Parts: sequence; structure tokens; C-alpha cells
Amino acid sequence: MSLPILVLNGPNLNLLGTREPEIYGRTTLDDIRALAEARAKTHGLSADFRQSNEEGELVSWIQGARTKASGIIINAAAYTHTSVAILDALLACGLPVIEVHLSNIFKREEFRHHSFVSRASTGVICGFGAQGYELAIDALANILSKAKPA
Ligand code: CA2
Repeated sequence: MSLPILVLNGPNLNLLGTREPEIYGRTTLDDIRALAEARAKTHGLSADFRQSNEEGELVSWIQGARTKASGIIINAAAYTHTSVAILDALLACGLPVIEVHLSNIFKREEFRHHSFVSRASTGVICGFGAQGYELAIDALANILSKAKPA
């Protein structure tokens, strides 16, 4: 069994489904966890799904992933646009990274158009709501299958 995919969620995503449904929809983070775990299973993989409101905790989880995960899917939420610490941790971990956003950040305020996370990511998926996590798992599964020695 390969190492799990680490699925990281940043600040305020624990509020999903309870506030601002016009932007983020009515799906809760627990719903997304279930979707991600089910999707990983279809690829013979597992998902280690986490959320934190704290930048340092996210950095520590990324550091730990080096030996405990096969790849990272990250919605760093507001830290996407501010955190060099998360970028540095992602660059250092040496794992494939897929960046996800529920909303289309390019249709929103100018300050959301820049992502530090993107510099460490193989690809970015945004604007597809909860489905974006499933798309990210498919993309990562494809990357991991190609990286496997024959
Ligand atoms: O679209 C995304 O997934 C974002 O990463 C969400 C972040 C935002 O800062 C990014 O620019 C784009 C915000 C997450 C906050 O989630 C909430 C959910 C419900 C109610 C309030 C906030």
C-alpha cells in the first residue's frame, strides 16, 4: 500500500457550508473529506485529510509529509496569497503538489490573483467547487502512477 495523499486545508475552510454559500456553496468540509477519501480509494490510494487555521501547523504537516505522504493537495485558503513559509515548506518537501481552490480566484479581487503556492505546484485547479478536490486526486494519482518504477 502506498503512502497516503495529504490533503491540506487552510484557515476558515472549517466554516464551509455554514457562511457565504453564494461564494463557497453549501458543501461542508466533512462532505469534501468524504468525496476525497472515496475518490482516492478508486485509485487504490488513501487520503489523509486535514484543516488548520494556523500557518505554523500547516508548515509542520508539510514538513512531516516528506516521509509520510506520496503527494500533497493543498487549498491554503488566505495563506495562498501571503505565505512564503508555506511555499518554502512545499518546495523543500520534494513531493508532487496540486493546488486547489473552490472559487475561481481570477474572477475575484486582484489580491487573490497571486498565489505563492503555485510556484511549488505541478498544477492548479480552481473554480470547480468541491469537485476540484476530486480532479486534483485524479491528477495526482496519474502523476504517482507515472513516477512508479516498472
Ligand atoms: O476559493 C478558495 O478555495 C479559496 O482558497 C478560499 C479562501 C480564500 O481566501 C481564497 O482566496 C480562495 C477562503 C476560505 C474561507 O472559507 C470560508 C468558507 C465559508 C465561510 C467563510 C469563509
